[in-house]
Amino acid sequence: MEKTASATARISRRSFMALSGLMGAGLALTACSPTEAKDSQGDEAAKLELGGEPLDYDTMTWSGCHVNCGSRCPLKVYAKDGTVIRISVDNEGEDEVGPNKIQQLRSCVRGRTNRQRIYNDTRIQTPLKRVEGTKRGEGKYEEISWDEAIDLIATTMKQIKEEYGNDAFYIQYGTGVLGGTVSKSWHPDQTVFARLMNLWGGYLRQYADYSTGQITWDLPLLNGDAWSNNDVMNLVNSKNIILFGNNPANTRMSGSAMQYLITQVRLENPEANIIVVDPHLSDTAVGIANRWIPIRPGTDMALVAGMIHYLFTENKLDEKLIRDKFVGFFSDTFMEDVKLAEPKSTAFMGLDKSGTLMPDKDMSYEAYLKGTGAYEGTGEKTPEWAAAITGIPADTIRELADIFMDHPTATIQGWGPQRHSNGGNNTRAIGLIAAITGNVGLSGGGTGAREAVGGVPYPVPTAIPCFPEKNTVDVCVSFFDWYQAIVDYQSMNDATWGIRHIDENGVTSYAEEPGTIKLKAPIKFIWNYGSNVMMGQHADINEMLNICNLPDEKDSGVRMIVTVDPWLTPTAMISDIILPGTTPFEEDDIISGGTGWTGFVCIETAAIEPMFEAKPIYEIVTLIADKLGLKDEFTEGKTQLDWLEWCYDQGMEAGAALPATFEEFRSTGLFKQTDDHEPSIAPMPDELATPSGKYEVFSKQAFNLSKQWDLTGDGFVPDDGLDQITPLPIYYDSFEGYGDPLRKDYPFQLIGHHYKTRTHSSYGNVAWMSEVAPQQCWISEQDAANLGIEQDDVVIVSTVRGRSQMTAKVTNRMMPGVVSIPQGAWYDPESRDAATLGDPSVLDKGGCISVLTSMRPTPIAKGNGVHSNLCKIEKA
Ligand SMILES: Nc1nc2c(c(=O)[nH]1)N[C@H]1C(S)=C(S)[C@@H](COP(=O)(O)OP(=O)(O)OC[C@H]3O[C@@H](n4cnc5c(=O)[nH]c(N)nc54)[C@H](O)[C@@H]3O)O[C@H]1N2
Ligand SMILES: Nc1nc2c(c(=O)[nH]1)N[C@H]1C(S)=C(S)[C@@H](COP(=O)(O)OP(=O)(O)OC[C@H]3O[C@@H](n4cnc5c(=O)[nH]c(N)nc54)[C@H](O)[C@@H]3O)O[C@H]1N2
Ligand code: SF4
Ligand SMILES: [Mo]
Repeated sequence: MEKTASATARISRRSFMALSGLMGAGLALTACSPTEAKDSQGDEAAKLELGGEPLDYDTMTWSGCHVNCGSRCPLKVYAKDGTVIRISVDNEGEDEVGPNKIQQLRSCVRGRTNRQRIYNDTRIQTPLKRVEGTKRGEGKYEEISWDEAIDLIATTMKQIKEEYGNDAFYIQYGTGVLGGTVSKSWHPDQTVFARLMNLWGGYLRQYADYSTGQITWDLPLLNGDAWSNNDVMNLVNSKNIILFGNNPANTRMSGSAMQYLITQVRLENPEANIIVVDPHLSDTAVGIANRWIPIRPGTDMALVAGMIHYLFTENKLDEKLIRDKFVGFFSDTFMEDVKLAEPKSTAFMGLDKSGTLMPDKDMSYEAYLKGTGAYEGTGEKTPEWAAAITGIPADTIRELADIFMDHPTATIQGWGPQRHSNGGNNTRAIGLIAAITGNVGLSGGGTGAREAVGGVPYPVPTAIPCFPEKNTVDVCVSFFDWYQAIVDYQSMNDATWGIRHIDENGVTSYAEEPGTIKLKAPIKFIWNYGSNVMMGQHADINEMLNICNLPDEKDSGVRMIVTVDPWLTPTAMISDIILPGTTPFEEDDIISGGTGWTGFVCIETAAIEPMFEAKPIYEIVTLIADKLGLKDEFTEGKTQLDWLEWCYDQGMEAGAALPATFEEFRSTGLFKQTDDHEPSIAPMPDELATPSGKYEVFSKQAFNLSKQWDLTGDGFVPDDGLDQITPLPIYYDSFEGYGDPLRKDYPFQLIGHHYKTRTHSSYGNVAWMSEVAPQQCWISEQDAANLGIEQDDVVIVSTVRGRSQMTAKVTNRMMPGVVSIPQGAWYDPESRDAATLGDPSVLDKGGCISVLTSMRPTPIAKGNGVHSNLCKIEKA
């Protein structure tokens, strides 16, 4: 999600980075008014009764919630006799949204349940070692001492380095501690593991992430930019606001995040016509929208084609705009456009040094709409054609098209639409409809990317230095296909699995000649910190169990997985060594963030001692550094608290409006500031960051890749035609999408929306949360009736990859033919028996969608198409 700063959307993290850059360059904030977080209402809150008695506490300290929901909420922690007895929230300031107003940074309900996370029977108490001779996933462990654990890790590291070099080490994607600074778990390259590994020669890096795997690379094929859109608060000027698969009521829940801001927009701009296009009637649609347009998953590009067909044939599009700013739309200029769109360096995908790759037929969007040229025989892409694919009536498609022409119309996509097997085209198509209808650069309009959310950042570092320039490994894998480097690293190059070159600054580039960028070693060692990816958030848990249990041989099989986590998660249970980590309430750190016209920085103070034998990650990695002879370089003589002071000093140097001494900073804890900036409007640039500098409806980059890359060659991905690289952002029958013939046997499209009671799998072990909204499969009344399923019946959902059990939520909020299992529930197999481990027949009783999803990487981005699944449903 967000190669960068805040746990807020990837978007806001990015804009935060950009802003910090500006401030570093000396552009001062105006009307910056720091306020100390006085505990005025805090005292009052503290007087509230607990069990009939006034709350009697020893200390109130600031801490925060570090998980990856898109916010990072400061939390007040009340402790008595070394025990946390209450978690409360920021309730300071005026709490108004607007220039020079400071918002409260109220946490969501999850944040308030942290006592059940700190004192949870899944807490890991001591270092654990997998019992020799057992398989990864059987869950059999013995307690060992810290000394033994650290020794074993360091010894294995040295062996692996000697045999394979640094290329064999991988830091797994993990966002459980994204909000921390010293304790940060994401981005992997900003963690203390990265710092250690770089001092020791480096490790294999990853590009992109589970959040934005496809939008990152596919939307830029159209417009060179996956991230910019108008600030939410600019939508007070919109006539229409169209949300494609964007559900901030679930995904941006804190009291200062997108859902709160768009609710303010609704109040300030009651005339705005807010439309949600989504397979499920989301809480966002219920809360703020005028209208829900249900759409079949993975078909937005057909909706867009139907709309453009209608607007084009009715002469409603601005032809001059298209001729000036777009390439690949019109038939009559197609061949000239193709030349303009030729990628000329390895900064772009699909460099064609031979200069021979040229389309031999008209592949323009006009030809596609008319069913001519290369698209001969495919028919006209009328609204009626689109209706049959999307499930949206043709008249509604025409009506929606007219709404786009009724300026200004804001278009925002969440990241659900791109998490499909054909999600790359989905994301490009949504960008296309925003741009081609002339809404980019307008106040109240927008680009079709995810929203920007503003904020007034403090220029305080959000990570400690990690020395990427010392990393000697110059290739990287996609965040999603790292597992292939355990199975068969030799099959991996740029043209098969999307391997890329990466330089000392972490900048990636593509191959000069297809097939020349290769991995040099298998992954033998995995650092797994703040991550439940491998047995939860990745995909196809059964296959993953098989991969993790491949024998440790010369060219395949992982040798050591080390997990650091406070809780015994499903992923911890495939590790060789499990180390008990601390929660944010047990260590000192810094968090920062903000939205609208508010920014904050909060220095956290441990409220209690580390539980059991838990240690902060900085201490753990220091112990390992010591064994590798790197302690002094690793620590630079600094404790964790010294690093926080370093962050403060850096912030002061960059002009942060903070108190004169670190001690004062620390004793106050939370600082907020505001300014009076205008909410940003993403411009229509003169020159876009595409090869032609224009919107590339036809992407020559994609065309070249379609000739150069081998999507099926090594046999892992079958040659079934369900993966395609298409130069235009068009609909095709993709893997486990609506048009996959497998739908005969697996009749339902299964998606997995992000859920309110968890952040991914985090908070999945909090009983209070699962009581609020239990893990259920959402199914339409019509489909349930056909299957004889009633409300709360236990059902088993299966795909070709596995089976999972949960109760049914029978609702008219789901489009018939589509079901959704909220993602992130903990995998809980009926049996962990070695004999059946990894077999698709093993029933998961946790309602974990990742037993059902596929690892098949998407064609261009090599990302996670995990919202594309075909399933069947039966009563248990
Ligand atoms: N099917 C499906 N899969 C998906 C998605 C989807 O939509 N559908 N979404 C994807 C997305 S967008 C993402 S970002 C990934 C997220 O995947 P992950 O990054 O794995 O996120 P979590 O499941 O929250 O797991 C976080 C881990 O951090 C640990 N943790 C939490 N708090 C702390 C802490 O304070 N200290 C320490 N040491 N550990 C902590 C938790 O116990 C857990 O093990 O999932 C992806 N997976
Ligand atoms: N409470 C909570 N908040 C979170 C998270 C969490 O797990 N829990 N995770 C955080 C993270 S890391 C991320 S990346 C974001 C994720 O944010 P998103 O990726 O935007 O979230 P999703 O729920 O996957 O998808 C959003 C919507 O897209 C819809 N959708 C799915 N497929 C399609 C399609 O093909 N077309 C259209 N039009 N709509 C579609 C879904 O029904 C859903 O309502 O959320 C963040 N916030
Ligand atoms: S999960 Fe809730 S408390 Fe935690 S950062 Fe997100 S919104 Fe804030
Ligand atoms: Mo994410």
